[in-house]
Amino acid sequence: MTKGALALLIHGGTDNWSPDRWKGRFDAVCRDRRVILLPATGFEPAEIHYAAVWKPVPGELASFPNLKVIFNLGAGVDALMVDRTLPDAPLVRVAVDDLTSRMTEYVVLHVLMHHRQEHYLRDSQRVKRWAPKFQWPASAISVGIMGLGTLGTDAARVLRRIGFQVLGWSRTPRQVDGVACFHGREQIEPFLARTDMLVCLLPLTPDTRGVLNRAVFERLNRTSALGAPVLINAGRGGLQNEADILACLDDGTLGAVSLDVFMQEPLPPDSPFWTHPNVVLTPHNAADTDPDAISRYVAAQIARFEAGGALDNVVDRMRGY
Ligand code: NDP
Ligand code: OXD
Repeated sequence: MTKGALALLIHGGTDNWSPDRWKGRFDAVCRDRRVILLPATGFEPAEIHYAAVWKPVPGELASFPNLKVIFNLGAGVDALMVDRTLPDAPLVRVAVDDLTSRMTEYVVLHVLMHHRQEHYLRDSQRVKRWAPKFQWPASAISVGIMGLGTLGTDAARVLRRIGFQVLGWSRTPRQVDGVACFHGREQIEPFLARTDMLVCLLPLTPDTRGVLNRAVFERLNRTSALGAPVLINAGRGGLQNEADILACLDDGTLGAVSLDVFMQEPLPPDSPFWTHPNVVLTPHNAADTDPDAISRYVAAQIARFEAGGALDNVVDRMRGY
């Protein structure tokens, strides 16, 4: 019997996201299944049983009448959730060690960069200034992570091992060894009050949009060795109020920020974030998705699904993540 085909719909992404590279990887792991990189001709929409997608244009998936599973090629599904015509098939997101470790590298790098005063040290090197400042230990700093899911939990564990005090905030109660866990709107105040460095790894949903705003920044602890609170956002740009971030940097409510994600990507050349002295920015590459790891993950899920097994990491459409 012919196996249902897999359609690939890929828009945007980084250098690593060449659609041909994805097609090559999927051809290699789906050897007896037709893989169709869209746009294409010479196929029947009815033969598509699976779609592997990144930022498909709203409406694109609705043209496949026999779709059984939609695989998002990243962890965040916000781009799909806005498609009112999204077929009612299970939507699976990425949760694999490869992506998780990359995000933990990003979080640890940026937490350490602010903690170890790298800005000051690099400036000192540029002007040949031998003037070490007092360096406090990791145990003097508390890192509060918004989002204690796949990514937040891994980052929390590694930061804990380095010696930071770690707090986490989620929607529902969570338990992570050595991490002070808070949940829900009712516990956000005590979470923020004890946080020196705020790391955001939340999904973008109607509940979380704009959550990184002045009211939140003003509630962070201001008495730590850092001098002023630090924000690190690698979740989504829509989580942050960008005017508030800039104003809070300028009036000292925030000391510094690391941002991997923005309301508009690519970040426009005239954005003040490019040149602000207290902003460290990266082009949404905190945890790039690896086509090798993800194509294997998708192929394994399809094989299990066709054998009657359950899919992993299915998005709850009511929650939006
Ligand atoms: P998960 O779904 O595993 O975890 C999400 C976490 O956020 C959970 O702890 C969840 O709470 C919490 N959360 C969701 N809504 C709320 C809310 N309203 N209030 C409080 N907490 C909330 O996601 P991942 O950890 O895999 O990924 C998180 C996000 O990271 C992705 O959605 C994506 O946007 C972003 N990302 C960014 C990348 C980059 O390169 N910059 C790469 C990959 C992902 P609960 O535990 O109760 O469900
Ligand atoms: C993701 C991303 O969601 O790369 O995986 O942003």
